[in-house]
Amino acid sequence: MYAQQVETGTKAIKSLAEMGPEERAFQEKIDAEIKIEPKNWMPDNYRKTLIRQISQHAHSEIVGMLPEGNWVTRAPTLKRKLQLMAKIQDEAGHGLYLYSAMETLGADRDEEIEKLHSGRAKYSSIFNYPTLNWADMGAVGWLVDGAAIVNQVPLQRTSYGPYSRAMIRVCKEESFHQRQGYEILLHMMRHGTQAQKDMVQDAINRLWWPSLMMFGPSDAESPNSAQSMAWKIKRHTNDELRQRFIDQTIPQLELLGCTVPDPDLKWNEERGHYDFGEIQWEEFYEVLKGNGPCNRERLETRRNAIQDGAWVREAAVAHANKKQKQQAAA
Ligand code: FAQ
Repeated sequence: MYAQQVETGTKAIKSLAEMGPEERAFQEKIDAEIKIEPKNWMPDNYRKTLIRQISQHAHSEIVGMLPEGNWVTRAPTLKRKLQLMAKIQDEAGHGLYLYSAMETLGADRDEEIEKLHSGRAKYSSIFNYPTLNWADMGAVGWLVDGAAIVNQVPLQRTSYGPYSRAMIRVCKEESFHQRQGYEILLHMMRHGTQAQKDMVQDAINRLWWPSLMMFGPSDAESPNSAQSMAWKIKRHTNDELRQRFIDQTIPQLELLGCTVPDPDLKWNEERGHYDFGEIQWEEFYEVLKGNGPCNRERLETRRNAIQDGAWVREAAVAHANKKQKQQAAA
């Protein structure tokens, strides 16, 4: 029955009748909202899908530190610098938390990170865009963390226990990030010079469409959605979440006194939602192929960071080994 409930995506999924007894029992557990834990039986593809999604999510958090890291040295005040550094550290924490959740599925962290560095793993398209002015720090917090929250709040109810529990903490921190981002923009719009107000509008103009792309391809073009919805890894489709984000963001945009670069955006009374213009999907797929404005720079920065930090990891291992020997001898 669950198969009929999911009409999205480009790949067909199995019906209960087509499943073997183990898989059927697994699906019934999911349908009864019982969480799947690391030691429980799970279909290979459920495990693979989760490793794919959680590793991509972890990589996004880690690469996502770079566009904001770009502004730490140029934050306008000490207070803003401290806030920005705290936010970036939170994102690092989310990445590490998510890699740990991924490891509970038997994946190897070093191997997954190597896939990222060799360009074989994906991470969120949004982090391949540059951050060109201080208002981008507000717009990233407001729009990028805002989109991340809309996507991640339902993931608190995802079917895999460790992922769902990780999301509870991550969402609390992301909500705070979204507010601090919005406050930067509100401050610039209310107290800034005309040049600063123009920066806000410029940041929104550049980041609006890439933020909408964060939710992934449209439902009709999404290969993974049907199965992920049936397994309750995803609780809503890409298009549902994109619409939810737009509906809740436009009133905030109006309060700022700004606009989005979409002449087709308008409230649709009948649907009870905003209508919006066509997303440039060619641009999205080019970014996924590695051809966005900053893809190469981002991966190079991550590769350098791993190389430059090698001595710290080696020293930590040497220290741990020495301590272990001392404890064994005592
Ligand atoms: N960018 O069939 P679907 C953050 C890929 S965290 C790149 O629809 P799915 C915090 C997709 O992986 C942001 N690739 O796939 C922060 C799939 O690839 P594959 C990250 C994308 O998985 C804020 C293919 O396209 N959040 O921002 C994108 O069912 C500020 C087909 O797509 C998460 O990862 C994209 N935008 O749905 C940090 C949340 N969209 O492997 C720092 C968890 C799709 O089949 C600063 N993830 N693709 O070749 C999810 O909810 C899902 O994975 C989706 C994609 C919704 C992203």
